[in-house]
Amino acid sequence: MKALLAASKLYGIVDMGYTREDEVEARTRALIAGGIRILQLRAKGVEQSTVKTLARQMQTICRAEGAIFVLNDYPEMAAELGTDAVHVGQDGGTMTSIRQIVGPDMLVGRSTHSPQQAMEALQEGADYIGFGPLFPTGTKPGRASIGLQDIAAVQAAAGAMPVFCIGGINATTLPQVLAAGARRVVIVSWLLQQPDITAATRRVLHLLN
Ligand code: TZP
Repeated sequence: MKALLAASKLYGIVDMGYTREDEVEARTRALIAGGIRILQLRAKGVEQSTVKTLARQMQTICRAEGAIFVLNDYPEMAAELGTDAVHVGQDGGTMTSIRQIVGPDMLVGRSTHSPQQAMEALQEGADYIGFGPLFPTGTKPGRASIGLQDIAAVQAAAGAMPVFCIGGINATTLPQVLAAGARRVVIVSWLLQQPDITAATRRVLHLLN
């Protein structure tokens, strides 16, 4: 899984703010068909029993297709389901407390919103970080954007820990993000809103490579 993580330049999220429950499987397949090999379920405000059902659906597809499945926010559920990875925010507890729940082998990702938080995640032993939001985004309304100026320094300080830049990235903004030093990105709403998700994913991966 670590090798697959390190090889991944594009991280996809099936976000339930943009996705109906009956679209989860098709979107999971469409993103993977486009070349994504790390995919998260993000289901803010969704009832936990539903989150579990959707997570199982995505996990089954990701497993069959050789993609990393990441559950956002719920370490206990991630441990119960045996997901490949869990992703937590700044308020998601210490790495020690998360490791007690998920064990030593599950990948753990942390959201970071400043160079300081990125360095803390590196020190606590996060397997990867999200770094953003770079631009204002409707996926996190009201959240201040951090701009592009710190990407290169964070990327350099992170060493081998993958840094996924996130927030307002699309095919138009991606070239600026890459020029600022990013090597990996997460794209949520732009990909999910494309008429052909697989083709859009391929296009982004082409730009990233
Ligand atoms: N964390 C920082 S920005 C963000 C998250 C989950 C949302 C990014 O979504 P989008 O739609 O790609 O801007």
